[in-house]
Amino acid sequence: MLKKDVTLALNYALTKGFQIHPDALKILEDIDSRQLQQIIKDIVREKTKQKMFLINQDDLESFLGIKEDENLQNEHKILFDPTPKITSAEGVDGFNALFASRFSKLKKIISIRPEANQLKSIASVIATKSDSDMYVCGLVSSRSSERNITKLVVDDQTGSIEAIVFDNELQKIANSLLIDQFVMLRIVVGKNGGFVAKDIITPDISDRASNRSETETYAVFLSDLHIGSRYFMEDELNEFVSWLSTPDPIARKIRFIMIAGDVVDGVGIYPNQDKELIHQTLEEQLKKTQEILEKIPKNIKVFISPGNHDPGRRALPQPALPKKYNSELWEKENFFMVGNPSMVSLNGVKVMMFHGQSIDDIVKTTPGLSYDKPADVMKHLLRARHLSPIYGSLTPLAPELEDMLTIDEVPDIFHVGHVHVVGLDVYRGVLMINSGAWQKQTPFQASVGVVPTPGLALIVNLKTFKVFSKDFN
Ligand code: D5M
Ligand code: FE
Ligand code: ZN
Repeated sequence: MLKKDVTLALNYALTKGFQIHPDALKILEDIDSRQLQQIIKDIVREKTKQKMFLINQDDLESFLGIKEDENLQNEHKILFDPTPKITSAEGVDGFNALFASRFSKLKKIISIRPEANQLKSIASVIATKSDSDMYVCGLVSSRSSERNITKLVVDDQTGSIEAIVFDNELQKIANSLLIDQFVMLRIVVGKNGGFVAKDIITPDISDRASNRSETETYAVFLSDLHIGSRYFMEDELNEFVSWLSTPDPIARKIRFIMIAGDVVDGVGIYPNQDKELIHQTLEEQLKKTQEILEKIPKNIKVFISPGNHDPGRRALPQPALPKKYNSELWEKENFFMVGNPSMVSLNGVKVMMFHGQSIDDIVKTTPGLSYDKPADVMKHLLRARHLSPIYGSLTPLAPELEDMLTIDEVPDIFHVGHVHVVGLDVYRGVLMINSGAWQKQTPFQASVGVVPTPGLALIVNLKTFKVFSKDFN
């Protein structure tokens, strides 16, 4: 069925004696309704002069300057989506399995290091206290600095070991470790019989050349729309969506839009949230989301993963937005709902999407990290090869049998949101993007000192990895 605005525009052309070729219709549907009437009037006037009374696709495309580049590749592949794998085992057993999975996956990653073949269990190292270098690995359960030393406690499945760090450079590395992250330590027995750390090795990622798109296809990175909130920047987001259909040469090359969570503001997410909501139910919020996003041209594929404000479940990994709140959004051919985290390949470029809930816990417990530099936090996640290491703090982790938050496969683009502050950096060949927000500063954010940078669309040329930022404020 045609939209009302399109029908009106068509009727105008028909009353002037024009015929409209069906292939022109799909273009008319993508034109912003505010511009549609005027465009049709202009075309009718031009073609009347030429005494040609058929309007076809070519006429519209050349009139709008949007003749599409047919050679632009727009292939996608969902490489990882937790949604079908989510089981949620329960209780202590479940968490034992989760941590065993984390340990074995990261041990496998670190085993490419030559030192790894000397790894011993913590229990056996404590029992033998050999004179030479010893290697252990495990999860950092605590780190503390006092006077001029740093103490690290590392656990594996056989026990727990405390190692003292004296060296200044090594103390810096020790203090940048995330709680519950996986490390390998080279240790020796100190003079007083305790263990001294001589080296700290993180799983990390190696320097790499990223996969690139063969064509200059562009992708847009968004997050934290917060639709439903009274602070949601509806006009600015609508401006962005209309811009996608303009003749702007960058807009004409966009074939993908990635949205990394907090699509809606949700219901009951924080105390007294209803007073800050314009739409009080998830159904209304997702209906509004659909109304805005469905104006995105059909030749752009949209990938949506959830955040802590979205429906589904709070604990990580999160399944895709449940269909029950708005099946229409789900059924759109160019829309793809995935979980958090997920990995999608765009013309061969691997994009890891993660909302970024863990950043709250990491900023709180890691010296030197802050909300205004989200890319620094993202770098730490890549080094730890884990998206949400800290257990038992603000970010709930589900007791899955498999830890789906380890970074098994290194992405070409690492896309995160949540902090509402735009951040960009490159770490060992990985383009890190924090995509900001489309919500003005909320009273809560003001109270905790979060200063957002909303209304910016970050656009990446998938062939050159050049990043553009377009301001819709
Ligand atoms: O998170 C929006 C921003 O607010 C993000 O920078 C994190 C910050 N935030 C969210 N919850 C907390 C708590 N509990 N303490 C400190 N800072 C927080 P959003 O997910 O959009 O609400
Ligand atoms: Fe958010
Ligand atoms: Zn969030």
